[in-house]
Amino acid sequence: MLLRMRHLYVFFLSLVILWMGLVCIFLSWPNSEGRRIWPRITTGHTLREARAVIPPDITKDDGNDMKTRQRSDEKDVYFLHQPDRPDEVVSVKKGFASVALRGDWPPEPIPNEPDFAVVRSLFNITNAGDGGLGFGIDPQKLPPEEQKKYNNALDVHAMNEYVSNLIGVRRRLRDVRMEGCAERYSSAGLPQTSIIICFVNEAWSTLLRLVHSIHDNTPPHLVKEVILVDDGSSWDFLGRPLDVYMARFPKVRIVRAKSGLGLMVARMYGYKYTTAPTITFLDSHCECLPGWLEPLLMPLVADPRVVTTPSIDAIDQNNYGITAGPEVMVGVVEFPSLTFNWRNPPPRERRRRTSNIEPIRNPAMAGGLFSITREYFDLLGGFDPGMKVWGGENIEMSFKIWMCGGRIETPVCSRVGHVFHKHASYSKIRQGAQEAGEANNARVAEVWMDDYKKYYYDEKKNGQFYKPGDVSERRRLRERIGCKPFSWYIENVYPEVAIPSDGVYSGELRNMATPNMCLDMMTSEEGKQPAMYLCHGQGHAQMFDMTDLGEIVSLGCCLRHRGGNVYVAKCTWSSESHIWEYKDKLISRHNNCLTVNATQHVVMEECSGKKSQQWTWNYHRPRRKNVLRIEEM
Ligand code: LR7
Ligand code: MN
Repeated sequence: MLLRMRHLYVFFLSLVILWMGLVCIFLSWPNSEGRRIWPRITTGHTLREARAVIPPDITKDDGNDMKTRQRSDEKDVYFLHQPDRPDEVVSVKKGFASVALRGDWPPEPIPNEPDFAVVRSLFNITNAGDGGLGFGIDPQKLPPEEQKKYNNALDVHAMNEYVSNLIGVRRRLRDVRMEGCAERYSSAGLPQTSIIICFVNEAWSTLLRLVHSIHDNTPPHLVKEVILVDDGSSWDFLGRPLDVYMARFPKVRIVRAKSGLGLMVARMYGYKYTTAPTITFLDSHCECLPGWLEPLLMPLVADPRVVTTPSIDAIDQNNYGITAGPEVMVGVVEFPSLTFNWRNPPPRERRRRTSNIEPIRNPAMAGGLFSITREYFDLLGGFDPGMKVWGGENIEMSFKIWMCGGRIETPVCSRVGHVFHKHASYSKIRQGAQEAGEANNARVAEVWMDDYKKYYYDEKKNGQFYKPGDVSERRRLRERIGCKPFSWYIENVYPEVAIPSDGVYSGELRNMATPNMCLDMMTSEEGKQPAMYLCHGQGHAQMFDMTDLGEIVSLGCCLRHRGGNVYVAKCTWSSESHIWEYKDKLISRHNNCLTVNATQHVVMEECSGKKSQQWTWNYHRPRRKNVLRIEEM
């Protein structure tokens, strides 16, 4: 009896084990093409490993409700994006996501799509661009028909879209983060983000590669949704084909503006569809590198007024290689143009940072790529709805982020690639972008710059050509939030700034030995030499400012001393050879003085105090606080 019980027990136990075994075998059974097609996806890393299969959904942590979509044995597929990697071709099934099929696609979905058979017969294009490396072909070797496409692609997109298509829309990207980054940031405890990407006539390959890079290099649980805002594109393939393609990413939502809204209004339009506590903006031709998002979100937890921008790596417009910037730069705004620029960190900032993976603070941001809390974005009134097309919004954001209690930080561990175009591909359907940019800047000056706005309205612009329009609403906004004056921004955020005619010393530089002659920068061409010229009283190249840091600036360039010579140089803040002292009429550095020599050339000579070493400026103001000179570091 006991024996029979034991037999029964063993029998049932083996049944259970057998059943479990069968389930396991079933789950891991290869499909008809001999490979598993649905990986378990839990983290960003396993997502990366999963690239050799059909791109899974951006959202699904397990593929449970996706079972019906996994089957890729449908024959009705459209090889749109990866003809070279059949294992990555995504099938578009009849009736799938209620979008139509092949017949409905435009006859040539991607303009200038290469004839892959032809190209493959001439070049090895397997794994082109893999890892983020550049990829090039010699167009001379292409047959005329293909050459035509190659050249046309360059024209249309202001980048080499033909090559971009050879690379395909999904590629692995190397982890280029500095040592210590992976340990410093994790995704635990971070808030979700909504990603907003505005585009107008973006190339198919670059737009898709961006979305794939987000998918592949982001922990899924951090992304609430990706909002693609089509700002009135005119190209067919950005319509239904894009819908079809994006249908595989349940978190991606495409919203379309009926007509071109311009970047700022389009971003606010996309913003309406977001639901996460943080918002992340990206340009439509970026690629997000491994570990890009965590460092952007982490600082927002500690302080909801911090706005983060990634380190921006250049994606080459010809071969799509991603090059990590050589050094970490800071974003600044240039006066009087109010344009954005990159510079080496000022001495002050270099001293503040304790390690090279420490976030770096920027007086201004480039504008396209940043994360911000919904709370602070709302408080700041988002983007100015009175701004049009392109430009200026980055400066407005930068000023108000700082002036209203926040700061702009680049957690340098976050890296995002960006294609720097030759010219904007949408310039054909966006007339007046240049004028719009200037009018946008005028709005910034009117609302945020107090008395400093006079430096923007130089005599050429005079406020007449670029009308800011009605800014009363934005001024009220500033008052309501109670933001600090612009002078606070200059004193505390950007004391190293060089504002023309606002230097510690400023005006014409006259030499005592040649009283009618003025120092003249002559040109802003690097490496050229300044000279003495008859004083003309018109400013411009004879207008010199000594900045708080000790640079001597004219035409936006710095005077550089090197050996016995003096040159025109791009200002950097970090170069000892741009720093000068002005004392007792002598302009010197380490006992060498700016001198007019016997042949009327401007040179460096040992200081003796002779007349030809004595200079006068017209104007003097006290030095700003908070400026740290190079030797004070
Ligand atoms: O009317 C428009 N509607 C749009 O949706 C005009 C443009 N756009 C889109 C466009 O498709 C693109 O995705 O807006 C995005 C930005 O336009 P770009 O790529 O032509 O701008 P940019 O990269 O030359 O310029 C920088 O400055 C702009 C000023 O308005 C914006 O802030 C961009 O986002 C910004 N880009 C970056 O910060 C990326 C890093 C570049 C640097 C430095
Ligand atoms: Mn851009």
